[in-house]
Amino acid sequence: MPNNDIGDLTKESQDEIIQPTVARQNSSVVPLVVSTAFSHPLDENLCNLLIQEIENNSKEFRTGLTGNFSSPDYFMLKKIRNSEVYFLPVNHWAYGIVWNYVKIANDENWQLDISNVQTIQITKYSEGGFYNWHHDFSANKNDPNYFRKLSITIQLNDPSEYEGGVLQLLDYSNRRIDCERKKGHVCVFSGRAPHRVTKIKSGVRYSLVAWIVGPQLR
Ligand SMILES: O=C(O)CCC(=O)C(=O)O
Ligand SMILES: [Fe+2]
Repeated sequence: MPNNDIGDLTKESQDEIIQPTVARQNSSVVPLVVSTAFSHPLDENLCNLLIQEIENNSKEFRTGLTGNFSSPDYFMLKKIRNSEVYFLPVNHWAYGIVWNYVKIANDENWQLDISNVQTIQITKYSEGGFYNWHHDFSANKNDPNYFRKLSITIQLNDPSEYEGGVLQLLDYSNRRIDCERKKGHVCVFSGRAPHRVTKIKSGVRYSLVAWIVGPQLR
């Protein structure tokens, strides 16, 4: 049996907090990068459009799930996440923007063979909402083109509208990376990196999340 034990998901991570890695200019060394943040946020009008659109479709929101639906510990896994999600239709304009960010980040940092944005999720975390430590990696043995390699998150609303709700990642040395809380902030990261969204103490946090797939690694 494969060992699916991913440890205690509720425990605090290391105290050491670092900033997202910035590639060193003029160096031939390729750094091992877990995540990369863009210095320019997504235009606030576009963020507002997305929020407005999803609020207009609020009846389409579903409880966000996690893990393998057929797994016996699925109900335990539900404790990992408390949020509502809405999936954008495949012809939505946001797919082009998401692909553009991912392409730039991938060319700079990973050069992975990626083929498309799997799906775009809009997430709503109300007071008490969170997403505990998890990874986004998933693959399908029967579909060689379904291999999640990268993830992207865009913070859609202003952090003054909520308390908490920090996106945190762990790097390969188990150091914590805290993403800046900023409207429109874009972070692209390895789908295998553990990450979480800390509890929303008050208010509502909206994010756009997408997963990028490509052929199996060889
Ligand atoms: O809301 C976020 O910023 C990240 C959410 C996340 O990690 C996920 O949905 O897989
Ligand atoms: Fe995630």
